[in-house]
Order: sequence, then structure tokens, then C-alpha cells
Amino acid sequence: MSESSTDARREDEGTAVEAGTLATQRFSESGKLHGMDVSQERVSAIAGEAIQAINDVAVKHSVTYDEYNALKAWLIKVGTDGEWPLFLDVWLEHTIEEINSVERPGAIGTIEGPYYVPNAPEMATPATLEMREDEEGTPLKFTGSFKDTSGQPIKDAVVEIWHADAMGFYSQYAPELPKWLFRGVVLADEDGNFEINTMRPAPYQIPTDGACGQLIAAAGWHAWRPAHIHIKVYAPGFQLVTQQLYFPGDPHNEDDIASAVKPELMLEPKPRTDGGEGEEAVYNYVLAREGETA
Ligand code: MBD
Ligand code: FE
Repeated sequence: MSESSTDARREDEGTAVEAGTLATQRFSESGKLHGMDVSQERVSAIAGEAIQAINDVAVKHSVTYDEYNALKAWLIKVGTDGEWPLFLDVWLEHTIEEINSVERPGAIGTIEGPYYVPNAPEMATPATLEMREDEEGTPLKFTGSFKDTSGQPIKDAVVEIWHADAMGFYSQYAPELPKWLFRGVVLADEDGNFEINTMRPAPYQIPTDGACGQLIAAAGWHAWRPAHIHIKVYAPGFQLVTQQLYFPGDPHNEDDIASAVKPELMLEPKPRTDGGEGEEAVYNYVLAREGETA
């Protein structure tokens, strides 16, 4: 898919305001706001130093009133476009994820991003994600296993998977896509093995027609993420890992706008050896038990 034909489809299908509004709404309903541990002491330290850091940047660059007012208008637009989840997940979540995963042994994580939807259809392995007839792209057979940190297979493990279509659209964040397109909750077998059949996703551009796109254009940056598959893996008694898998050779692995690529997260698809069409790739998971640290 060329960049210009993706843009053309974007114009009649996805808009930043629709995707942003849905992502904002879903975040509010996600349960992430229940039982939060946020102390007055830490609010004072973190908010105080963040405000000071912004003031320091203003001094360093002698920020003008035009620039200050452009900032004010832009922040207002981030809200009206519903793009706070997008903005934060693209430019800050990678740091938060990094800080909070240092003590967890096993599978490497990365950011969740704004387009996760809970309660996707459950499927036993071998599973095929929902897709349309004549779905564009290269079929991908994705298999793997679950082991604990001592090498024993894990029972009742789950792979939650979601990714964009060949045009870079996520179901439930763009009109006219089947509700659960490329989303599923796949149960591994008794030995901890799974097989998921899907399509290899294409490189992905974050919405360009909202506040985040306006910032990117005004700064002369680009809006691309490498092709990626979002994953959550978990099993009873084990720590959940949220991650994404990428493909070697993608031109945006080196300049992901969301800074979420790590070398441990590369899939290595090869032509299928079982006579099926497309490619196959393997990724094996080691999960840490609850409370287990490195
Ligand atoms: C995505 O699909 C994504 O994964 C991130 C991190 C940000 C915007 C869109
Ligand atoms: Fe994504």
C-alpha cells in the first residue's frame, strides 16, 4: 500500500475526531481509573517538576506570545479531538512502560497504545482471526509456546491479539470495519502451545487530521509506526505482559513515532513449510509468576 493511496482512503473513512473520541471514551470506561494509588506527595513532586521543566524550556528558547498562544490553541484541540490518549501513548507511554517493566523477568513488553478493546471473541487454538473475504495482505501463521522461568510449560495461557488491516485501520476505530476484525482472545492448548492465523499488517500512520497530526506537520516530523501486532499474554498466577511484535526490515523500525520498538520484539516470518499460503512466524513466551522479580 503506497502512502498516497492510504491517505486517499483515510479521507473517506477514518477521521481523527472519531478515533480520538472513541479512544477517550474507552479509556474512561476501562477500569484503569479505579483504585489508583496517587499520593499528594508524589503529585506535588511530579507535577511541580514537570511544570518547572516546561518553564525551563520556555526560558531556554525565549518562547514568544505567538508561540504561547499556538500552544494554548493546540492543547485545547487535543482535547476536542479526543487525542489525549493518542498523544500520551505516542510520546510518553514508552518511558512509563520501560520504568515499570525493569523488575519483571521473561517476555519483553512495550506500550499498549490507544486502540485496545477488551472482551474480543475467545477462540481455541488453532485460531483464525476474523477477516473479510478477499482480505488484503500476506497470510501469517503465528505460533508459539508458553513456559515459566524454570522452563516448564504453562497451562491455560491466553494470547490476546489486535492489529490494523492493510490500510492501517483498527476495527472499532474506523467506520465500516467488522466489529472484531483482527481482534481475538486465543486460548493456548494444554501444553502451552498456540497457533493464530491472520494477515501480516502494513506500516501504520497515526491519524494525520487531528491535533497530533497538526503538531507533526507543524514540526516537519513524520507520522509512521512500523507494521506491528499488539499482544497481551497472561495465564492464571502469572504476570500479564503487554507487547507488540514487529518485522525485520520495516523502514520505520528505526524511527517509530511512538519509540516502542525493541530488538527482542522482532518476528521473523518465513515462507510456510506446511504447503499453506503466505508466511509463518514463531514467538515463544516466558512468563513470570505473580510477585516474581528478576
Ligand atoms: C497505534 O496503532 C499505536 O500502536 C500507537 C502506539 C499509537 C497510535 C496508534
Ligand atoms: Fe497499533
